[in-house]
Amino acid sequence: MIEDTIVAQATPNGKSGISIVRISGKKSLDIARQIFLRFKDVSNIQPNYMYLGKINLGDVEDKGFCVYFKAPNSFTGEDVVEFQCHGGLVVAQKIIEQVLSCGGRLATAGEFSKRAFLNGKMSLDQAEGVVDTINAETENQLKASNELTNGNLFKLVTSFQEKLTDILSEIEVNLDYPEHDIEYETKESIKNRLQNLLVQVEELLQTEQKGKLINKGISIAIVGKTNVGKSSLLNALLNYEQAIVTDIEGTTRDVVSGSIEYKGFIFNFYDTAGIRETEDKIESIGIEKAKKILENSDIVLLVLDSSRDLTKQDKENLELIKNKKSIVVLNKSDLPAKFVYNGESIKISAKQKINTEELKQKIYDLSLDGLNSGSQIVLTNARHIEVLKQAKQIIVNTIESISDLPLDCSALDIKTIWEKLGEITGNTATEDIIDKIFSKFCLGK
Ligand SMILES: Nc1nc2c(ncn2[C@@H]2O[C@H](COP(=O)(O)OP(=O)(O)OP(=O)(O)O)[C@@H](O)[C@H]2O)c(=O)[nH]1
Ligand SMILES: [Mg+2]
Repeated sequence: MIEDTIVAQATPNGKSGISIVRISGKKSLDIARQIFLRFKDVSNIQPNYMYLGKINLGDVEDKGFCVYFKAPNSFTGEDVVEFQCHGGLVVAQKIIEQVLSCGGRLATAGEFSKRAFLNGKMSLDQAEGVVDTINAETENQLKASNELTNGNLFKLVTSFQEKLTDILSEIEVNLDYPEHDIEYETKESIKNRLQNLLVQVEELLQTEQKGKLINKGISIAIVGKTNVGKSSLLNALLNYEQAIVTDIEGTTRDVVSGSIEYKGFIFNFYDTAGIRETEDKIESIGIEKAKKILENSDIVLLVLDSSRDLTKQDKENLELIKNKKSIVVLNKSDLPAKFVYNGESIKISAKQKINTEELKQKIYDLSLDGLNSGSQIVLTNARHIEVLKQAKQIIVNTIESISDLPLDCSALDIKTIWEKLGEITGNTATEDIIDKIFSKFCLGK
């Protein structure tokens, strides 16, 4: 049972129109009566109504709003009071001091959400969705977090658990009536049902790669020999002059990066040193870096200068990108072409910004190629992915061993899968896991 009443500022510290201070716990209303002058002598304060009045800040007062949310109809499931006061550094701080002097204590990071979870207002994955919503920087990140806060992952995982519960009851029946000797049929039926579950779990896990792109963005290496227009291309894609461009070969030596958002994804571009034979020590290091970036990127743009003949170096570079998701970019298409490239490519002019939008679309299509699965939910949370992978492994092992094991042993395995899945929604998560998750939340949430 949670006894104490906690307080924290729910808005960031700084100059702003308003700040919000949130109190949660048994003493919330008592404390509000002592601080919010209008509540002092009112016996029936209406929940969910916003009252305008004076807030006692010690030696001074401020005018602001106060709302009372009566348990269990509040964010935390407890009595909650929220003050909307003037923003800035002082007022909210003064309210907090008043609350502390009336018997409240400062909330720790994520403590409001933890109470909401412990009081059954939301599941663990829903609470994690709230954090992801706060941290979202792109529309796609927001969409992914919506799937969590709306309870869609919760529903799916719960449906997996229900399937397991059904299997367990089937086993129970068989164990209770062993004289019927239907063990073989039961095992076959359980195997099939576990196979079905496995397919669903795998379908969900297939979204991991897309989730990574949503979370971390798409890393795009711009590579090629010297002077083909790599830095010009970076600048054209970013729409500002990030990298130095000259007609001198070997202008770029270190990696120059920049990001844009395209259709809800972050594109992280890396312009690199032109690849060529060189004695120059600094340039050689730059070229080594370029090759590393090429290796580690999601997409490679290999730039060729179509206004000059294709060289041995270009051909070697084409070899380098063979096993990567890549796009051959024929740059300087504003000038007459000196060669015909037979493979798949896109003609652009970085200098004149011709076809650069089409190139972005091509990058987008190629990044998502093969990643769109039937699942509406996209896994973006590393913890959920890890737990699901572990659950998948136990399902695989259970299917493999079921023919050779007595049914009650398989029942234990199936219970283990159920418990593993419960770690996602929190119904079997240990206190350690719960504490770790909520400690990553921000203060006041
Ligand atoms: N006509 C024309 N010139 C271009 C185009 N793109 C780049 N250039 C020119 O080509 C030269 C080299 O451009 P950069 O962008 O510095 O080439 P780079 O590949 O980064 O070169 P390094 O950093 O030396 O490897 C510059 O003079 C650019 O103005 C283009 O689309 N058309
Ligand atoms: Mg350059």
